[in-house]
Amino acid sequence: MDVVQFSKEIRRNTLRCLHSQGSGHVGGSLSIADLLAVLYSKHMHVDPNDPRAEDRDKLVLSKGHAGPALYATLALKGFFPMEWLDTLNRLGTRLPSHVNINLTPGVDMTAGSLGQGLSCACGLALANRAKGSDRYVYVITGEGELQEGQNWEGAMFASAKHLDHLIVFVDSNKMQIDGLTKDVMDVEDLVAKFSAFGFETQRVNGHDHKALDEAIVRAKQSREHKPHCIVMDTVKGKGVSFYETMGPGVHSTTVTDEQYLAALEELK
Ligand SMILES: Cc1ncc(C[n+]2csc(CCOP(=O)(O)OP(=O)(O)O)c2C)c(N)n1
Repeated sequence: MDVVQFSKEIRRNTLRCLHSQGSGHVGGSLSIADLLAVLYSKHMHVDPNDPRAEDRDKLVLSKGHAGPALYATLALKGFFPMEWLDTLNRLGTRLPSHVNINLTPGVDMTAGSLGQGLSCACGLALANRAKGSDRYVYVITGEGELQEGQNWEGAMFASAKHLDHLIVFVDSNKMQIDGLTKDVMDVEDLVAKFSAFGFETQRVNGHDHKALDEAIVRAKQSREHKPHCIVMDTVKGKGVSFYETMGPGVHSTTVTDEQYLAALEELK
């Protein structure tokens, strides 16, 4: 499956997962579908048959509420049966709404309480170095999440320890839970901020597969011995017209039978 088709399948199955509950974190799940498609088709060194393999790349989904997008991706890659997608947040499920390393094959870190993923990823990247592994640790944060101070402690640490196999993606969809990020508490200029903290920083269209791929390749080819940040300009609810135009309410919203069918039609 090519990356364009893969990203569509991720969106379709993200909505399948959310539809099983009737509602959930639609906006911030759809905004990272293109990144997940690029990562899992071209970059993540992982084995669905051995999800805990010692010698693997790791992804910390720090914005853990976007679990459904990661579940769709992992199911499509064969980490677990597609039918699991219909059990989101049910009693006894392996797919809680927020990601949990102990429940889901392919999930590398528990998250949901925002602001902690980057620090965890620093530990994973430092451990890789101690073991002599040159595998990568990827982190996905929301831009609203960067209001949490712990991120900047993590950023300071990553740079001080020259964690050059750490790549942080910021999903800058410009909205958080209850409004536009610039109105709640502006976090820009993110390129200037991460650069000032000692990261090699790029800014790309987070829905452009080629641009994302090239940014990751550039980060991996760098010999600066700095951690990397790729700020992605994205659209909350991307891929489905009525979610893209819903405004901040798309953060957590319904996926009714009618909405699901209309979305699948758009994502053909
Ligand atoms: C520590 C903490 N505070 C509050 C929340 C509730 N919460 C869940 S998602 C969210 C908004 C996050 O915004 P952003 O990082 O921009 O995520 P995105 O728009 O990409 O979904 C908030 C405040 C939380 N999960 N954790």
